[in-house]
Amino acid sequence: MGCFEIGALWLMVNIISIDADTSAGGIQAECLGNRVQFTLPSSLNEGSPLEVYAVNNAQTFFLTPHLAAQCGYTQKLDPWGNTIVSASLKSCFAEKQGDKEFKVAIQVKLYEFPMLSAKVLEASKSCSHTVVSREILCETNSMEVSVRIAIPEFKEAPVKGGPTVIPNLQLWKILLYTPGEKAFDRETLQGMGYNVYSSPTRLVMRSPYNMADNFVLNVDDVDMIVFKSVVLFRDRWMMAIVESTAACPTNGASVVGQMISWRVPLHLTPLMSSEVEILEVHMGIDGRRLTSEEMRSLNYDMIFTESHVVVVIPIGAPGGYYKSHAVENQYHISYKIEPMLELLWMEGQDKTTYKVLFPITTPLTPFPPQITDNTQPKQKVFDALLGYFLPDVVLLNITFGSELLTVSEVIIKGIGLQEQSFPNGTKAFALQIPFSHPYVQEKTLRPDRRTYFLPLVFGFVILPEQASFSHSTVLEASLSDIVRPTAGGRCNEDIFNIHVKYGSTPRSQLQIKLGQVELSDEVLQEYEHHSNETHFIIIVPFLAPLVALESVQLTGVLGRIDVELYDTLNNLQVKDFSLACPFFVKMSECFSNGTISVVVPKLESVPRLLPGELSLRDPACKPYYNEDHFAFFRFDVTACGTTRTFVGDTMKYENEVTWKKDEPLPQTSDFHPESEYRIYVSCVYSANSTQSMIFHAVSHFKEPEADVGKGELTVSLRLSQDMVYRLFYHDGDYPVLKFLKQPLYFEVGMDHSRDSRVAVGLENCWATLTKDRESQPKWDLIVDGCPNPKGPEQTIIHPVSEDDRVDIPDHFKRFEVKALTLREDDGSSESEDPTVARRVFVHCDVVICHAENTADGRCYKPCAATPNQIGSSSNRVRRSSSFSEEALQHVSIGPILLI
Ligand SMILES: *C1O[C@H](CO)[C@@H](O)[C@H](O)[C@H]1NC(C)=O
Ligand SMILES: *[C@@H]1O[C@H](CO)[C@@H](O)[C@H](O)[C@H]1NC(C)=O
Ligand SMILES: *[C@@H]1O[C@H](CO)[C@@H](O)[C@H](O)[C@H]1NC(C)=O
Ligand SMILES: *[C@@H]1O[C@H](CO)[C@@H](O)[C@H](O)[C@H]1NC(C)=O
Ligand SMILES: *[C@@H]1O[C@H](CO)[C@@H](O)[C@H](O)[C@H]1NC(C)=O
Repeated sequence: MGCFEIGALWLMVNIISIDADTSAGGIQAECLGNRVQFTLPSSLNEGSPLEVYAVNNAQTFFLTPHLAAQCGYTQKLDPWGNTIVSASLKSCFAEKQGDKEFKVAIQVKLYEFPMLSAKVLEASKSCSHTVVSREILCETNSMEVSVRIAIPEFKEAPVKGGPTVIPNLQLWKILLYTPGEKAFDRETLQGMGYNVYSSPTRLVMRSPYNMADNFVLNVDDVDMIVFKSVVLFRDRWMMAIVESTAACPTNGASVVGQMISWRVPLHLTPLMSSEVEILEVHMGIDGRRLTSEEMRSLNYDMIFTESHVVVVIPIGAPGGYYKSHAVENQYHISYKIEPMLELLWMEGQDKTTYKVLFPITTPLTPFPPQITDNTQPKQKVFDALLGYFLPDVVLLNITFGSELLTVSEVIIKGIGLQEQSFPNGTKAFALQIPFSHPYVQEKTLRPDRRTYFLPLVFGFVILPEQASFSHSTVLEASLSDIVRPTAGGRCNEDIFNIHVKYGSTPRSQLQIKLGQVELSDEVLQEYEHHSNETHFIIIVPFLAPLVALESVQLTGVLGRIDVELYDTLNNLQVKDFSLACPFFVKMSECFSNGTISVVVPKLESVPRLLPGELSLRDPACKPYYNEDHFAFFRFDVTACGTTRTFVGDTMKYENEVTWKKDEPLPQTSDFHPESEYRIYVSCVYSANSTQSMIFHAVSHFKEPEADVGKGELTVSLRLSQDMVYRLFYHDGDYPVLKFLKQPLYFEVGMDHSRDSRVAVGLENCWATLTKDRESQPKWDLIVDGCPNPKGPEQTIIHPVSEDDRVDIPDHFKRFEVKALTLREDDGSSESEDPTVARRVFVHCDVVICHAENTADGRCYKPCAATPNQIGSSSNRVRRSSSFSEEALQHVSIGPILLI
């Protein structure tokens, strides 16, 4: 044994010597047949390095893997980090007393950071073991055979009467079969890595598995490594020959479905002759023999065939354990178990025990982690569980989007992260992160749903080998938590008041457009506006460039503002509406000193108009002042081509604003600026009052028509709720629901005038299906101030008399429509479903005339009793020619739903 060197120098701090049989100090020892096993609980070293030494006679020998395999020791870590050291009872440094008592001692040095000091533990174990003729042990790193040297005792002395002679046999030569025969002496063989030990009664031969001089033999489809030798002992003229062979399987395990089966040949030909009687077969785990009850309870099985004993173990059974692996960044697992098979057979008078310890690892199988998403979107927190992992997996870091955080940083940042363990030994990682966290991204795929998502990469490491792998996933949740922006507006005197409520769309993400103009900071400087976290309000004067003016009337203008809200992040129009309001502001003024001023705005219908190019009748009279969207004229009644007419006891001054292009346009152009824009301005002066009038025409006719208003005398059309004209429907009541057969009572009246000299006259009234008074089809109700001659029974004109509401009966006209039968006049149009409610609008042309001036019959026109008597067409021509400068007021009402 002198060939073993003593371990290198080391620092010894203290030695805790353990009498192993009392198992003190934490190292446990156990006799397992012909082996002894020491267990160092992981709590002893907590993962820091340790060194294991064999002890013999106060000498210690550092067990390198090489020395361990040569001398019959093994060392391994179990999945819980415990260090397991086992030794054959015939290991090099065991103390043997006879062939019955064996004592194995080890010493363990536990290094502590910073490796300068070591704690030393010692343990020893004595085991009794009754050896049989031959014992073969297939360890995980070596194969060992121990045979009895059966040298017959000399019962008789060679010389009669002399003492009994026991020959002093010395090991002389070893023949190794590789399989060819080679002769070695013991020292050479030990130098090669084998171990040869002999006592007067036993020979122990040991070979690590990877020795070149062993050979492989296939026995019933199982490869066996064979270590075969013949050892020659000699004492002068005497020689004893001992044959020793060990044969250990190197394969035979396979996985079928969820079962591991491990086949061991029963006819171990290198070790057995044909007349063998197998006495016992046992199986065990981790070197520990199991009873048949234990086997049953663990679902292990042993099956005997003609040629083999087959050990069957379900994958995942207790006794083995799973191990993690990283293969190309993917998580894999395998199952490891170390079964043991023991055979005892009889050959003649000799018994052989055969013990195989056979670690099996199943092929690596992918075990992809799964995300269990427990997120309840309403809670606005991602709650996910990533599992399942074996205990040897450690989460190192998580990458949120593009930011990598170590686990401790994750926890410092307040993100919920817990490791959860399950009874089956797996674990999982639970992560909670609120939607509001900056790492969580969001998008709106549907206008009413918001989707939150969080790309994650989990970085793992497998212990103890430090193999790393990662798992990527994206958490996603959708929530209908969108409150869409809303907007509205109203008009006050001369402003639009537009308000926007952001809802859940941040202001920065909301683009507000007024009349095609985006409200940039620059634009906002021009307007009064207010905002807080939730609301935005802007005040736009009616004559601002953002406002589209639809028409100009004497009483004011009809302005419209188009409002559009746009979600820039999601490229989504969220709101689009137009607010149109009449603004009752004086556009012109007639001063008593003879000055007339007028503001003429650019109209939406004449987008090309350049207000600076407008002029009065005298083209030299250009605007006094102008901007891009309006012009302001100030002129004297005696200048700029103003004409004067006498009407009764009043004087009426008139002029008009037109657009005469300075440069004539090409002949081919059909663009006639003059006919596109024409605004009549007039002032009526009486003895003690003035009244201004403004007429506007947007038409291609020279004659002014359409959208003409008159004076401050506003007229409205109303629908009465009753037949006595007491209660009326108001603007907010529309659409009004009426039965088809129900009579409708209409009234046209001047609203604010107290001037008894004026009267209201009805010219034409008709019904249409749309708001557009010009639309077709139309049904005439009153034509030229009289019931429609084509259906005179349908409309009745009622006289108006004074009551508490009506001061001046001339200011009102009333008519009843008995039943609005909406038959198509030509009868050819689509036949309407009579059950469908129809929306109708009623329109009237109203004339305001002087009450005294009855000569031409404008205010008080007699109506024919029968339709055929009136030449209505001639009437109409006359009226329009003689009152061409008079204005018709247009009034409309609706919708009225007829069912
Ligand atoms: C002047 O106006 C007042 C009230 O508007 C009216 O009573 C009076 O008759 C008017 N005078 C003349 C001469 O028209
Ligand atoms: C372990 O237990 C968890 C929780 O009961 C279960 O979801 C998981 O599938 C189990 N894993 C294995 C490998 O059995
Ligand atoms: C994050 O984890 C991965 C996977 O284990 C590892 O490769 C990487 O080095 C880790 N990064 C940092 C900065 O810790
Ligand atoms: C924001 O302004 C709106 C409209 O002026 C108002 O109703 C609301 O209460 C204001 N909100 C806050 C938080 O001040
Ligand atoms: C007429 O009166 C108005 C208002 O007082 C004034 O602005 C204007 O300059 C006057 N015109 C003349 C010619 O005096």
